[in-house]
Amino acid sequence: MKLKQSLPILLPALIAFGCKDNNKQEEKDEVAEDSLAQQDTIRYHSEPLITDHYTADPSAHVFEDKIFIYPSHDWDSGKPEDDTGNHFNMKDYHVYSMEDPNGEVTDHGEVLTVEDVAWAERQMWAPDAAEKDGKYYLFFPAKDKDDIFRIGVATSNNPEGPFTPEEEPIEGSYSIDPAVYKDTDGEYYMYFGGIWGGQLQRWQTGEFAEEDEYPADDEPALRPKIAKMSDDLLSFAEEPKDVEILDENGEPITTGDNDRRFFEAAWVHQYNDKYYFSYSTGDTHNIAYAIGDSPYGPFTYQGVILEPVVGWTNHHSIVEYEGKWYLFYHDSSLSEGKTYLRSMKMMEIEYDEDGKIKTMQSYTELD
Ligand code: FUB
Repeated sequence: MKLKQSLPILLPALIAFGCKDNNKQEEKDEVAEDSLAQQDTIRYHSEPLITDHYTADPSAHVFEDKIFIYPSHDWDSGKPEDDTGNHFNMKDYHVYSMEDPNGEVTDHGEVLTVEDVAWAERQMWAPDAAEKDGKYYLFFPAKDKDDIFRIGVATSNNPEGPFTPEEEPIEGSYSIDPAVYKDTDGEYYMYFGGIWGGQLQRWQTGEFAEEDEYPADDEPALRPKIAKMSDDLLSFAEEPKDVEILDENGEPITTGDNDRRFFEAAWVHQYNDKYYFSYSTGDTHNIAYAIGDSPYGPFTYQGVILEPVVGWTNHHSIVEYEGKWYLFYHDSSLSEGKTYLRSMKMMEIEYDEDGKIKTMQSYTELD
């Protein structure tokens, strides 16, 4: 059921997802106070796609001529907010579909739970799905028994599930936010990774480090990863490689470039024979994008697709349906700002004649 929201509603504070140190938390508290002080009403540009559950990180695909959405399933587990994102304590997935972009949203129910997955302990974060030869694959990150994020896969004969998980996570997988892209030649690639709570910073040596480590501010930022998938889509066909994001001078984006460096939420789509790599900038809350000529990159930074939403995280997917392009994203409007209780939404994307994506805002401030 779609929400018919009465507008305007109060703008909630931006609430921190996680912070590495007290200074960062103080900065975020200031942002929250400022946002409350400066804006007390806003108009949202789209409504939650469903209102009877909280949903986030929507990965949208067209399967069987319908739009299928594979989101995270937010709930209030009572876990206090902390630096590692423990409050995002999701325990299952639902699948949704729409016959057309303005149509009703069908909830296909619970399709996989953490109890179903032998290796997983908690925190079922942003998933993605793929289809190959009539079989459907749900890729999902979760923490294992050692509190290390791994990426699992579960299969079904139907896009709406339910999905049967593999016994073990994908060998050699780590961190979060898998996004599986099917290239025009029929090869499949998984992009993944996320810093801070997503643990990518722990894997710089190839082994899981006990402490967080980041490159210096003037050094290249931590890169998201890509791995070609095996024919059965159940394993990596190669060692994960770095995805390079370059600035306008062909130099890697640096750690200190918080407005543009990769944080989490990788997604790839193709438009006019170019590969568009889009991602969240995390603590600067944008969905940004970069363009390249190969699924492996390098990708050159282009700009912002979606400016900060209400809530701390920003996570999206992009899909073409009947000649139009749509951005699926989430915000915390329905929960009035609770960062771990988000709602998936969608908006149409526009490209200019050079293939640049018009920057979008998810809300307008009212006087
Ligand atoms: O939903 C949990 C995490 O929050 C996702 O994996 C991140 O991308 C962020 O949206």
